[in-house]
Amino acid sequence: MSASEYKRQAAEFAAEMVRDGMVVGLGTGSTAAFVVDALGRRHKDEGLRFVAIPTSVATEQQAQGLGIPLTTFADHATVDLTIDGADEIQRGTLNLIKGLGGALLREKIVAAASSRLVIIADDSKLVDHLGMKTLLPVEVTPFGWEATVRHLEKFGAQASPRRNRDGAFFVSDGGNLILDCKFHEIVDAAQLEQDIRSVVGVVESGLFVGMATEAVVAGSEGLSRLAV
Ligand code: ABF
Repeated sequence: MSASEYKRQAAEFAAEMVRDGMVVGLGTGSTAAFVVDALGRRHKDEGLRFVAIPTSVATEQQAQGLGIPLTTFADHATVDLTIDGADEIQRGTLNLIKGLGGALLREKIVAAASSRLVIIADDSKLVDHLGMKTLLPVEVTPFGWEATVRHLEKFGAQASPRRNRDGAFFVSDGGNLILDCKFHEIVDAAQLEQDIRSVVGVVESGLFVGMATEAVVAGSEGLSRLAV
């Protein structure tokens, strides 16, 4: 089975966790898109009643197209359940790297307001140490990004601004730049998150420490539910 099929399996399993009356956070990326599809179907076919807060413009458009009722933090202080993807999931801790899709700020705002954050993925996303396979995205203000890079270098990062295919800077939904940071090894994710946040010009990092409550991971050995 392909990675895409594993993503779909994990997503459809997690979509069944949504119950009538919930406020649901909708993640971003190809795995989360399967959840949005499944919830659109449940809304239409089963009459499942819920309202959703999307974590990106892309997800918002997908949800709108499926007739999923949307809401905002103006009307809800907390989200009952958020289902989102990740780029890396650390075994044991469920600490995460997120944001290669460029939506890390909105994803983190929604995650921080959520009672439950369920991460869905194919098993290629599981790692022993964060940073083993992917770069760490850090969202920064466009003004002075070169200075922000120099500060981040003090914490061992090799950082470069993400660019689109045409060479222009990638701009996030929040109007910021993304620095993709290579770290030799992320040993203490909590400390690194604090260090990165202490840098002026940093809006948010893609390290999600202690936020995920559960992960649903699908692979050749079947579907696993991982808890912290
Ligand atoms: C979002 O989508 C991001 O945080 C993460 O970068 C990405 C995962 O992508 P995919 O589900 O397409 O593998 O959840």
